[in-house]
Amino acid sequence: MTETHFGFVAVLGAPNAGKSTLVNNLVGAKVSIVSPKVQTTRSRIRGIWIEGNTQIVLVDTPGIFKPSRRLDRAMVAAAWTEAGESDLCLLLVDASKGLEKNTREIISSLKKNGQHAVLVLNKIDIVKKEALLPLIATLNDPDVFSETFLISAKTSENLNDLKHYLINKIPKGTWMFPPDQLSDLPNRLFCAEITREKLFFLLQQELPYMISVETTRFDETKSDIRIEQTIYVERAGQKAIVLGKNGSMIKKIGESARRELSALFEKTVHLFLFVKVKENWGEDPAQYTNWGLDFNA
Ligand SMILES: Nc1nc2c(ncn2[C@@H]2O[C@H](COP(=O)(O)OP(=O)(O)OP(=O)(O)O)[C@@H](O)[C@H]2O)c(=O)[nH]1
Ligand SMILES: [Mg+2]
Repeated sequence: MTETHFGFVAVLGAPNAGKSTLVNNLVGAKVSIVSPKVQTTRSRIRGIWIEGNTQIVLVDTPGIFKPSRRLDRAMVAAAWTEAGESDLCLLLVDASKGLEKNTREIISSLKKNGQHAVLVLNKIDIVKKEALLPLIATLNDPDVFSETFLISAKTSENLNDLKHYLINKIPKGTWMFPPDQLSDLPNRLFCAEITREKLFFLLQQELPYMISVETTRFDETKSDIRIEQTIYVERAGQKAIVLGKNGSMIKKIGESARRELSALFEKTVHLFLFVKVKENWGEDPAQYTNWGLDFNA
């Protein structure tokens, strides 16, 4: 038997840094949803990456920012918990944004906690190379960072160097997951995430933040999957927007989610969406338990 290696790598960073994009790229499959808007990821999502005899659990985390609502606090707390419990921690920075306040605050918190991390500047495909050096100089605090990498999670530029570094850092250990498992998210939660991603793309401005999706039924046969989901909004006006004129918006959302789910599961998917007003769903403890978030964070 060859020796196996196993470990956890947490991916931290400000909202929109590209954490979920990086995790999906390394896993080689979509395990976490991605959108151009900030605060897309709401809970920690584990993607499982295998390279030779090494299994690495990549922990995608919600972006870290100054939280205000209860849900925000729970999201940020989840990210920090994962950072403390992993073998290695990556701090992903959107290099095209320069030194963001959120990033600066994450670095001071890491320092305060005595926590080391690997600095990863992302999105170098859209940044002028001359701009990178001064950014590294300002960000790189030797008390916190052991290494610096410049990558593009989207185009995979320079990704091999980071991959080799991570693989070599992972200690010996028994794999925790079977070799064909890609993520630890149960199907019901994953399907809810796919629909939530479509809401992020199709709805304007703040509305996606007022919405939560729950899969209430997931029935799979050899060739088909029947999925029922409830989209929770906070007010009747929001429900009207999600439904759209003559139901045109909900139809678009359902079409787009169904198409992707069919492709991902390689089966015919029948998706039924219901929209319900649930004032203060963000104050409902059950929503948090469902997603593994701490209601009292
Ligand atoms: N050009 C470019 N865009 C990128 C890269 N990585 C991510 N993006 C884009 O940046 C946006 C945010 O990506 P996400 O992966 O959702 O970012 P995140 O850090 O997970 O964001 P939150 O979950 O909101 O904290 C998306 O539009 C991505 O397509 C990259 O290397 N280059
Ligand atoms: Mg994300």
